[in-house]
Amino acid sequence: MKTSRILLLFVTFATLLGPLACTQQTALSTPQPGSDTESKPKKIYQDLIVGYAQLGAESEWRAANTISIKETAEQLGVELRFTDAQQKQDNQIEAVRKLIIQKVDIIGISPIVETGWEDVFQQAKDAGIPIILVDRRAAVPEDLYVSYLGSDFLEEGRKAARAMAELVNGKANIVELVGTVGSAPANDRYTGFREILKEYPGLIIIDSQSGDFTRARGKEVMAAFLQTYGTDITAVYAHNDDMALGAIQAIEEYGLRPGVDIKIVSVDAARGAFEAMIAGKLNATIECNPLLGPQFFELALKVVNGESIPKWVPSIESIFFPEDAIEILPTRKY
Ligand code: GYE
Repeated sequence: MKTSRILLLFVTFATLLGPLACTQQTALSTPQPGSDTESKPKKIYQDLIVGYAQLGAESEWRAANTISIKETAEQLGVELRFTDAQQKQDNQIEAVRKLIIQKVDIIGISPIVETGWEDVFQQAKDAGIPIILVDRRAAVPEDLYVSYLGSDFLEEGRKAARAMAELVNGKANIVELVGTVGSAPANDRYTGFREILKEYPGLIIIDSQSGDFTRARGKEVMAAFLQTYGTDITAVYAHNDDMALGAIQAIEEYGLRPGVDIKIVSVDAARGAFEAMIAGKLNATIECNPLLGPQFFELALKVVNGESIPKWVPSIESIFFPEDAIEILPTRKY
């Protein structure tokens, strides 16, 4: 039993990021000269109309994230205008435009990819509607959003590489299942993993392809990798659990043992990953917390009331291994 390997990074994380988060206070919500924001009565949750532009329903993570947003709105009595872009940026942009026309108080969005948001975010700003980025970042100037609430994806990539190095004793031929091309988590999990790999010359990435964060694509891409490289593959790094679960099926259909012949590390720590670890088919999962509803609405209310909030509110996350999975699974909320 290696309970000590559950790396509870709360203290380190808070120490490293606390000052950063606290010093980057946004000025966007500060009352402008001549505005009457200060004298207005404070709003409460029941007064809020919140628009939310979700990106899709591609994974277990996303399902838990959507439930968290919807349930929290209901509990707090917030009026939520929720949209699902079905993994298409055009739909998501259109959804934001409609929310602007509806004059919602504030908009939350998980941008499907990092680029292409400046025009529509500028439109929101011109209409006086603040934007909170939830889960995924967008590559826009900082004055176009009030805050980013979400994970440190670079650090998740680094953690995955360290876990992988330990599992394979520093020697492996890795295939990588990349998330949605151009998305913040795919970009950073890719980069963070490679940062650490520089310290391990025996860890070689022999191929890297996108499985779009879905189980079906993860399975297809893994099957193609196996056709090309066969038993040369000794490890899989999947940017999320769903793609790892798809890869597990492909490996079994190919006649190899996932978790044994081919070691697998993924990201999210969703229930399916714990079940796979208990079955001995997945070797580690890096936590990425989707339960962002409570923090999101708390931030939204503060922004609407003109309070300053940090420019980045990072989530607190761990790493989990098979030896602890049975004990931890019943405590998982997603
Ligand atoms: O890891 C993946 C989902 O943006 C952090 O998106 C999120 C990612 C998550 O599809 O499962």
